[in-house]
Amino acid sequence: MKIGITCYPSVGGSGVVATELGKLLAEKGHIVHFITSGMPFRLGKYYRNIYFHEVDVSSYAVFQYPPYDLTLASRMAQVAETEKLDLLHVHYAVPHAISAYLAKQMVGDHLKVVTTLHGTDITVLANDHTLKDIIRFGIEQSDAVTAVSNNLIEETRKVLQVKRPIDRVYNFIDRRHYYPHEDMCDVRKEYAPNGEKVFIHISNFRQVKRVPDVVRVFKKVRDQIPAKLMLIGEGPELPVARDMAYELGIADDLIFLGKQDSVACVLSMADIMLLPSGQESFGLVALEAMACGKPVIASNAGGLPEVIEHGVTGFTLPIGDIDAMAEKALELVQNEDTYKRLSHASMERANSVFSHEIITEQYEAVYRRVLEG
Ligand code: GMT
Repeated sequence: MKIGITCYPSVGGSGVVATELGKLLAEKGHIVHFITSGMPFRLGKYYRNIYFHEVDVSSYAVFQYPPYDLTLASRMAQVAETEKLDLLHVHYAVPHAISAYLAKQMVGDHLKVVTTLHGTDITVLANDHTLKDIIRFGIEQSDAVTAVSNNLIEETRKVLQVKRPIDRVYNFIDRRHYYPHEDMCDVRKEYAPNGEKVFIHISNFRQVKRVPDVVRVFKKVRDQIPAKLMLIGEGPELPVARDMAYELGIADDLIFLGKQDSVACVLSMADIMLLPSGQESFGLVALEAMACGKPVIASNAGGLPEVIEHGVTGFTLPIGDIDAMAEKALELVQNEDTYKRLSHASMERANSVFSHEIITEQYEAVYRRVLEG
């Protein structure tokens, strides 16, 4: 198949999923054309069967708002025609599903559109009355719509009252990259020289991630046992975490590593992931942690309970229940047998339910269905 993929190219779960999927499809012999505003951050080098088309927006002086959505539609149509694309697979509804709809109108009905909903395109933007109707339109006009969890399908139905079928296709990890990297044990000693337990949080540090809860849970644990907290990523709540750490007297135990490309290596240095988000349609970082054998202590928001099996691969607890999260974290690090059981079960689950082979096939099945009409 000849597939056009559009996503946000910057750091973020939806871009990661789109890029990794594109690479896997290319490996299987499909021809993949990325049509994006910049090079997706996980692409960057040569891959066979992958092409990149940059969307370059005109900055004509008359435009108060440069027309990215229209330029994208135009580029999609152009690439679809010159490269004879079978379909456009767009990740994140706004504006991608609408731009793809326009491209299809320009090119003809033979060009199919598959839209994947990732989370905030529904849980935040579809609740915004200035965008709600156009998001519903984009979803209804797509030839197929997928969502990354059952919870996101329910949310989409609730917020937009759409009745059309939506396929659930979970996010995935590529186990060739996500596994415990044993060679990181020595590096870990640089951060935790006295055998401290290492907690990790990875996010874009937006409010929805409830970063203050991460610090509070860690403080409760740190009061009981020697421990370190690694914080990976950047965003508006990062300074909040820093300030809190000083106020709580634990600043020396926080390690700020910023944005990291080799997530599996960083995860391999930790014991437990903390992800107490207020909303999370899937929680890709939780899955990445599980694949590296790290149990996750998370909130029970959105799709997280579909990823983390409570009591089996980690714990999903009520949003904001810091005491319960700290209690489970302590229980885990203080009981080696329980920790090993959960660590093993995490890897098993990540590599079965969420394996890249299974999920790639599910997307291919969606593509075949729309192309066969
Ligand atoms: O986590 C974010 O805020 C980024 C956002 C994105 O668009 O990349 O993540 C969403 O999509 C990810 C990939 O499907 C999911 O794993 C995240 O749970 C989802 N974020 C939210 O629902 C808040």
